[in-house]
Amino acid sequence: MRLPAEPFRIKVVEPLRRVSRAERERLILEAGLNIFAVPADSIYVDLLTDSGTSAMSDRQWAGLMLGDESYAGSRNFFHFQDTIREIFGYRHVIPTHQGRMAENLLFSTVVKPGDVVPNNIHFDTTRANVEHQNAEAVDLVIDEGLDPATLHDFKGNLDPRKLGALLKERGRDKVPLVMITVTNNSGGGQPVSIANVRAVREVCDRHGVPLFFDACRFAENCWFIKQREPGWADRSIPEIARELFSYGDGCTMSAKKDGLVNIGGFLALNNQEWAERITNLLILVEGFSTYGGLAGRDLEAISIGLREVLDEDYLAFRTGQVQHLGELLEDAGVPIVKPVGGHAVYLDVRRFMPHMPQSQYPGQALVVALYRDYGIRAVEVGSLMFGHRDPESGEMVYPKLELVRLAVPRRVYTTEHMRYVAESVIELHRSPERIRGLRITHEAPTLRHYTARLEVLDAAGARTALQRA
Ligand code: P61
Repeated sequence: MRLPAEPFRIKVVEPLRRVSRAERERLILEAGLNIFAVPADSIYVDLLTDSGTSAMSDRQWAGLMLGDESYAGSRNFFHFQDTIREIFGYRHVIPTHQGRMAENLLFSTVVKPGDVVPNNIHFDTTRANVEHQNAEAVDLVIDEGLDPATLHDFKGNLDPRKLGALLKERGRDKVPLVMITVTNNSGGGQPVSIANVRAVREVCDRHGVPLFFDACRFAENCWFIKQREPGWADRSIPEIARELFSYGDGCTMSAKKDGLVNIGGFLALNNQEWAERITNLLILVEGFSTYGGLAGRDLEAISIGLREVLDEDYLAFRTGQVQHLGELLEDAGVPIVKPVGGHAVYLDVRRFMPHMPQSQYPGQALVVALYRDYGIRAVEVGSLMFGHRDPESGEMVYPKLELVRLAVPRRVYTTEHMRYVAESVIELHRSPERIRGLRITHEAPTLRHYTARLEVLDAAGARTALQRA
């Protein structure tokens, strides 16, 4: 596939500072080998996340000037509400400052202790918010979705048979809702098909359970449907989105992804009683119902971004750029999750570094090396993010997938930046044995990857090992 050229030109530039390797080595050691704790301006290409890192368009910046900062009834809220109703089709629209607040409001309203929430794969904040209600978050992605090497057009699909079995076993009363994440971030940014959503909906209907979407990357998901699912090639992205969301009862969304903004989110749903209870809670913890923790100008930028993201030239470039990075790596024999997802390339760490067990946090070790040697920031999605102690046996449980994610911000980096990243990863892949295992010296009880501190396993050799590499 030839990468389509950027469907935009650059009007404002943000200089990048080049920092020496010695300086980065000092900074990452000071950060306790945690990439979240290094100063961002010491990074050359920042692929930590595609969340909140998009470049806004000239129209979005102009939209900020049209912010109506009235406490209640801001006109920007009505633009926001109209846009979301039009694209997603849900009646009640509740703004939040970002996605996890939408999750928190929804789960604290409808999930009880002892409940079960199924999802294809819960993202970490979603899982944490379910567990915060003393409920269980269960991942039911199809088996192919857990094998990094299997090719499948819709590896994000939720397995309807697994869902049926779970609903039968636990009973409707214990399952307040089913969720589907589009695209499936924790499984590699893989899409979900319309056919699968229909099948899941049928199972939900049989048991009388509502279906919600985690809609963070819905436009990228719809683009893959258009490219890959029979019968959808000639339909527009808005038509596909309407069809997709018509099978659900609502969605949570972090607008920091496919909303093309730096902050914002929302919850949209049809159930009036739930919407009222959630709005009451919103007013208690976020803000009034027409701003929900955002300024009027933010709501305007989201309304514009949600329409821009549906543009097919944009989506072809966006997914093409990510695909291009994946192809450069794959052509050089670097093991990646296939097919390449919508927003990120995921390195398959088990095959990248077969010498290192999960107990030594190989993904995090690779992240540290990428920053120290090349000034690239990636994020671990593996044993540091998801590893935990089994409450009964006390044994450590590690996730099936050990990945490092190279998430590409939207409209921010050029294809030359992608080439630099590919060349760096390829160089590192030539001698993975120089990367040393790690151990945790400090961790928080939840979402530990944000604040954990680590050291190189062989404490005596730690500094020398880092310096030698
Ligand atoms: C990301 F390292 N994602 O992928 P909020 N659902 C889904 C997400 O991808 C998601 C949220 C809900 C991020 C940001 C991030 O430990 C981390 O607006 C499918 O961030 O609250 C966010 O949306 C939550 C990165 C979040 C992390 C937590 O990079």
